[in-house]
Amino acid sequence: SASETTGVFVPKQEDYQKVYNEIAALLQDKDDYDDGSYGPVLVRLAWHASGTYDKETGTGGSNGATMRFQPEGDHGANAGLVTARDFLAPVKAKFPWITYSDLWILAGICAIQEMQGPTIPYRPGRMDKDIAACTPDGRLPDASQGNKHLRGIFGRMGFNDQEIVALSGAHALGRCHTDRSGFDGPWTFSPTVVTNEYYKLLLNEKWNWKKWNGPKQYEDKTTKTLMMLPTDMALVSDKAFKQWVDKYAKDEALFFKDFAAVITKLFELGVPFDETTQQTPMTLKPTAN
Ligand code: CCH
Repeated sequence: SASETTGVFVPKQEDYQKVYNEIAALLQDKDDYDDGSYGPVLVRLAWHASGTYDKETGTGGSNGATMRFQPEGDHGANAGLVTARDFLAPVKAKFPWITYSDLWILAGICAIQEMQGPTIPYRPGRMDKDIAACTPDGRLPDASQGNKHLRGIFGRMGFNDQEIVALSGAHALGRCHTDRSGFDGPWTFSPTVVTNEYYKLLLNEKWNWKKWNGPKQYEDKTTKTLMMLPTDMALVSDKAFKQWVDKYAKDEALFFKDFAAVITKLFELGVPFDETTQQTPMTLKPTAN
């Protein structure tokens, strides 16, 4: 085999499972963060690594991990993601054979699965690129915008309306931080569990503009503790988007199935997998079951 003749370490599924288990154990141990978990910020790291993809030029995407470098790491949209990269530093030190770009996506998958989300198939094979591959600022969505902006940004990555709505369900997780995006608060009451609550709340709550000095965002009328961004509300004001919000609010199993498919597509945008050796996706086992 290649490893015997060249002496190069060729990781197998069991090796990726070890990395997965290490991240899962860290998630368990380091519970003094935000709502008790680094899971949401790990999902955001994987998304922002991937969401720079431009289908026309084939640039950006998770293959490269160029957010390690200053121009891209300092883009406004990436504020706070250094927290996620630092969280993973000891994992990279323990398993130096894994590329940063494969590690960030593996961590996103691990976080989703450990937060009781669907199983996400994993394919390694990403290579880290140097600073020259950093993408220009402005490729990630701007939360103050509406439906046209969403279709423009996600269309550039190659996503349709249904996929945009399915991806947005990730906002069941985590929160906004005033010192990162300027926005404030969580979208749901269970920000460390993958659910279809985001869609249910979009439809069933009454949302008012929050009265504050910060950027324009919505708050729920009932408790005033939850939030929606202008881009979130575009999913219910736009009829074509809303059809999918309705479907996912009614049927969590459908959301899980579509979310797994679309996040897999997102995480693999622009990744040139090796046809001969690493084509078969692997299922990494969650720790809970
Ligand atoms: Fe998001 N997101 N996101 N988002 N996001 C923020 C936080 C998270 C937008 C804006 C924001 C996706 C799509 C969009 C997560 C996953 C996804 C924040 C707060 C803003 C602003 C950042 C802060 O202050 O810390 C906009 C705009 C869009 C699209 O229109 C997609 C797609 C995904 C994943 C599939 C997750 C998770 C968080 C929580 C992070 C945390 O630290 O808790």
